[in-house]
Amino acid sequence: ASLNPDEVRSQLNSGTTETKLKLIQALAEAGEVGLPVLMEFLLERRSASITPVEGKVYQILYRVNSEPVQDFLKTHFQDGLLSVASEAEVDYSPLQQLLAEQNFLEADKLTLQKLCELAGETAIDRKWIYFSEVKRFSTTDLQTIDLLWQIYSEGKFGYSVQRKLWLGVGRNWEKLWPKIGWRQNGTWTRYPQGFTWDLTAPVGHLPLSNQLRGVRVIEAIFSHPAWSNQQG
Ligand code: UYC
Repeated sequence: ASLNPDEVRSQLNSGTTETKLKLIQALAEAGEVGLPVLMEFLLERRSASITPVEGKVYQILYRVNSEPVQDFLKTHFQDGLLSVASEAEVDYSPLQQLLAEQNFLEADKLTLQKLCELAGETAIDRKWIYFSEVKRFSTTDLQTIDLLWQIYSEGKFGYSVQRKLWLGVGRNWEKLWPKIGWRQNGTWTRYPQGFTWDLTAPVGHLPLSNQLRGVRVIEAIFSHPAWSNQQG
């Protein structure tokens, strides 16, 4: 990728997601010179719909140890990149924070906790959810959680990403597990050390759903109306 600013700008506005992600990575590696282009890009995308492209730019800027860049983020994105909608009055900003930092292990734990908050007091105390509680989850809230995982993972992670893979293997769990790295050579991947907590993980690897009580919770999540307008 060329780092001529005008060319970069035009590619950032027209290329495929993959081209854009590569270009953004190149800009990040170019150091100081790439930063103004990334900030300008993010500012222009402020009222647009947020995708993994904006998520990656945000994550790069977030990591830059420079006062002007941090001031820029504070001024324009005080509450993070996405305004995290909830009908259930659950606060997703700590989840956004962890995902922006690519702290995927803690983000995964917090996601399970947020599902308990969605299910209510008894699930919060129990620390896990019943499959029957999932039906009542707000569509907005599930979509917020999913969008957060997607935008901060270059589109790799999230329930809707996992669901598409599941539909792609004819809803066959035994075919899904090895695809997303939850089972390898007939053995369950060990939690937490066996899992891959960064973007080298297979597509759909995160977030995790503990299968100790069976597939009914993950099946209920995949069957929720939140994804019903999405193609398999
Ligand atoms: N764990 O093996 N898991 C836990 C997964 C299983 C087990 C948590 C995923 C298989 C025990 C998460 C897989 C299994 C504990 C996950 C996996 C098993 C535990 C923490 C691959 C044994 C309790 C959150 C399918 C054969 C350990 C939570 C403890 C925890 C996720 C064992 C996120 C995706 C069937 C004994 N496992 N889990 O829900 O210290 O507890 O409490 O899925």
